[in-house]
Amino acid sequence: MHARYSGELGLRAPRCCVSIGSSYGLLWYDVDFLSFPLAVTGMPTALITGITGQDGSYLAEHLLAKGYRVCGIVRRSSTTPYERIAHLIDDIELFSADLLDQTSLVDAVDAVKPDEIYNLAAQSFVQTSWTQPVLTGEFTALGVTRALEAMRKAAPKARFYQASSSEQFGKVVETPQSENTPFYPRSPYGVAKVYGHWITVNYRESFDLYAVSGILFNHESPRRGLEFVTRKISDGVARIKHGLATELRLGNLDARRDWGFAGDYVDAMWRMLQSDTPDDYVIGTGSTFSVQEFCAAAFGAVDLEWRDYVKQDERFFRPAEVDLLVADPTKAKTQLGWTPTVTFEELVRRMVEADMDRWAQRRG
Ligand code: NAP
Ligand code: G4F
Repeated sequence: MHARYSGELGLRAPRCCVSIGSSYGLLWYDVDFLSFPLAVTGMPTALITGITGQDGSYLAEHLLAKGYRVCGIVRRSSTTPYERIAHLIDDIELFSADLLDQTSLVDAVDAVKPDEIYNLAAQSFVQTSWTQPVLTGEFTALGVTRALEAMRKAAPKARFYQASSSEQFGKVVETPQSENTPFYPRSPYGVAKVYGHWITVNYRESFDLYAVSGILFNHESPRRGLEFVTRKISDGVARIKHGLATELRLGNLDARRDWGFAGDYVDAMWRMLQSDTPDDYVIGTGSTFSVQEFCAAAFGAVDLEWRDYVKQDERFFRPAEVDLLVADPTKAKTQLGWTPTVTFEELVRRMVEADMDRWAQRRG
């Protein structure tokens, strides 16, 4: 099976190939990298860094549904990390590049000639940013400059979206947090995201590029990585309910987050790039819940009492915590017409149900 090939007149000039495996089974794909741009005209072209991640997979679906030609950047790996986009593989084009490598980014942008660039790639796990602070800075901070440079050199008329984060607010100086709230990051990840945010603003002001930052609050889904607390809980609940585990070990249960559904948030990214004027937006639900409340809802979804299973474990506490995040999304609502569609309770239910099904299938 081949990814959709986009060469004109049947020309085929891949510079390299890779086989993609899927954890859904032994499905293998040959994907052409650095192929020619689509011959079809009139469709906008999007280039997504981080297309294999949670948000990248939802954004690819969202843009395909709108008729976009969707291209993604993937980094070289000896394993097969493409399970979130396995179902899209015939409809997207993948290009080999790395946030650490300037030349590969310029080549990818030059080959794709995108109308829109969504820079989602990052080392995105806050806990890891304390054990790999330099790498986090390289990926999550300087990677943004490399992506902007690639656009400036190879596609200066494109529109650029930067994945900024509510972690930038950190030890919050006001509640709720809006576009005007000062940043006070509390982790190497948060510090790196502040850099990524300001370099995006700086390139917009210095070079007259169309570049915007979306300051997104936590957004989750059944595709969330297993290390993040919401998915760790939904997966833990499913394993306990299926008799595969007896407890769930977590860190700080008092931290509060503004949790939304990832599918809603990629729509906000797209809306930002359709605006006549480039600007930065806060995206969140405006509601906040504690980790403990997430546990209660998740265990409750399968008629279990969370206190019987959750144990606190020092290993999952952080050197510096972000205690409370809650968005003021007024600007996005009024200027972009964006509103979240999935409630906290529905989000938790969907995540638990998906993990219950996944474990049921695995057990046969
Ligand atoms: P994710 O699931 O962790 O995905 C991260 C993506 O970045 C993966 O596709 C990963 O590729 C790619 N990547 C990492 N290092 C790379 C490199 N050196 N070169 C090329 N690609 C690289 O993250 P997510 O939840 O989808 O989040 C997307 C973006 O939004 C991130 O920048 C994150 O920091 C930011 N953000 C997320 C949230 C949230 O709640 N989800 C909120 C605010 C901001 P591999 O598959 O190869 O690892
Ligand atoms: O799920 P988390 O790891 O997400 P965190 O740190 O809020 O970061 C996520 O959201 C950011 C947006 O605000 C993104 F920029 C970032 O890329 C990422 O997507 O932790 C949430 C809370 C924290 O307060 C943490 O201390 O849950 C607490 N927690 C308690 N026990 C735990 C655990 N977190 C994890 N990952 N694992 C635990 O066992």
